[in-house]
Amino acid sequence: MSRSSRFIAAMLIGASALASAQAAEIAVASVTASSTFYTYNPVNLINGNGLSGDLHSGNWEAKWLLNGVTTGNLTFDLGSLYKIGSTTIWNYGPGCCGEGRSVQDLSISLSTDGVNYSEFGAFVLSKPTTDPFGGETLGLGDTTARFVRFDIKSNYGEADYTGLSEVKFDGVSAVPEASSLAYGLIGLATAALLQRRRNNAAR
Ligand SMILES: [Ca+2]
Repeated sequence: MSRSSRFIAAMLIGASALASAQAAEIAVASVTASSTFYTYNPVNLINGNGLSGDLHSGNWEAKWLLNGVTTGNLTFDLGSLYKIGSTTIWNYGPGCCGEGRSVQDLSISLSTDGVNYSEFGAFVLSKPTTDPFGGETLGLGDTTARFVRFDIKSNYGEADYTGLSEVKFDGVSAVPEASSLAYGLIGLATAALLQRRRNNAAR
């Protein structure tokens, strides 16, 4: 390999290691709800409970419900900062006890510190009418955040309860990994060294 091609190879290794992160499903650290009915625990939203591939069974034991109210909020903690590309939401669906429990109007806010939130946008979710049912993906603009809050503003007509079945997030870590950072810097340093040798040889 010639010196110049070694230089280019080292540059490419350095640059690609610095920009290698691929969007993937984010493992949600925890979720809290403004209220919860009975055993319809919000952890059912983040543990894959009820999902088979991309479909949710509709089983009530795999869902979350507000407690005797139709509006409220959920706060998801992703554990660290991510550039969040999208969220996929499986609404409540028709199984136990009626499709009117599905969320209709939803506002999503994002925060880096869990204290100061900025509203990202307002969305209208669709209402699944058969079991099993798929999720709905909403873009979140690669916004850097650790906390995501869902403010549930209305449902599809049920008087006492509103709920969801599962929620996922996709994105890229916004915290540089020590190893990829080190590889990137080694690659760039090697390129700089090769360039210097080439300059010296040319003298
Ligand atoms: Ca679930």
